[in-house]
Amino acid sequence: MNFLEKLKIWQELINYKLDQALPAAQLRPEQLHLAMRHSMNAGGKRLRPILVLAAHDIFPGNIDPVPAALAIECIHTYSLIHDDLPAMDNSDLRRGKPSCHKAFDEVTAILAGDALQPLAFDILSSSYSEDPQLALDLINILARTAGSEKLVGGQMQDLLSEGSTPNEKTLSFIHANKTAAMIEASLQMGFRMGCEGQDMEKLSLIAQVGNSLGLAFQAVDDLLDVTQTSEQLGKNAHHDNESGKVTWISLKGEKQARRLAESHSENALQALVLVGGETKFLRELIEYMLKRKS
Ligand code: GRG
Repeated sequence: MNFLEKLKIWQELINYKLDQALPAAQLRPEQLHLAMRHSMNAGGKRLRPILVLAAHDIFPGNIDPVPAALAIECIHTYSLIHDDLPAMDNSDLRRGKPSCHKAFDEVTAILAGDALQPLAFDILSSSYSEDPQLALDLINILARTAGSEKLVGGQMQDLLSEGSTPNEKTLSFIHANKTAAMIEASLQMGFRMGCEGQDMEKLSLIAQVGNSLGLAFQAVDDLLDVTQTSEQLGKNAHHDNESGKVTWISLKGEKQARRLAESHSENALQALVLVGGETKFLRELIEYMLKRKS
């Protein structure tokens, strides 16, 4: 099976399992469950779940990585729903569909995002209860990543910096926490499930891969914002400029941003070599993400 075939199979698996894991649409209150489903099923790339599966396969064990993959997608989707709200990024379009507060209303979108957070931890605690240490480790990685020092902190700093020109250090803080932390956590969670004993020390190496990959992902995201159309992206293009957001492009220009994406991607590939194990798919994924068009 080649890279693209495997990617498609995993995306379909995640979509199918997410559908099963979400509360049924007809459960009361229907509007809330419909809104959760609207955003979860709107067609994201499922990058973070796929990173969980790929990292698990480096040193595969007997543990099913799919629930952990679903959990991280719940947190990611909640963050997108809340990011799109008028009080934050005020975006009408997400994953090619009306954003949650446009399809429903603001209150429903806030609560749909709220509900996806405990769902992530419910999935982890119930799916890995036979190995309590594993369950705790996965919950710990995800909870810390989603909290005020990483995902939420990165978002807060991003919003605080709007309309001003943050220095490079602040921009790096935003990208490391708003974007790279979740990518790092995906790889750490997947790797934690596969590795045993001697491989545990490699957890910090896989975190380095995730950090570099996440920074590359953000630089590519900034480039796509200026080079692609809204139809191609499934979200509003040229949004960074219009909302006064500072990116590497506004700070250093398109050429430098492209160079930055390439060097972070290269760093990720180099750190991956040190991890060892079966990394072919992950390597191809890192290269694919650099060339992605949406
Ligand atoms: C509300 C706490 C909170 C955080 C929001 C996700 C986020 C933080 C902001 C979205 C804006 C943005 C450009 C973030 C950085 C890159 C990113 C996370 C892009 C979206 O991820 P993709 O491209 O999306 O993987 P899909 O829809 O494919 O899952």
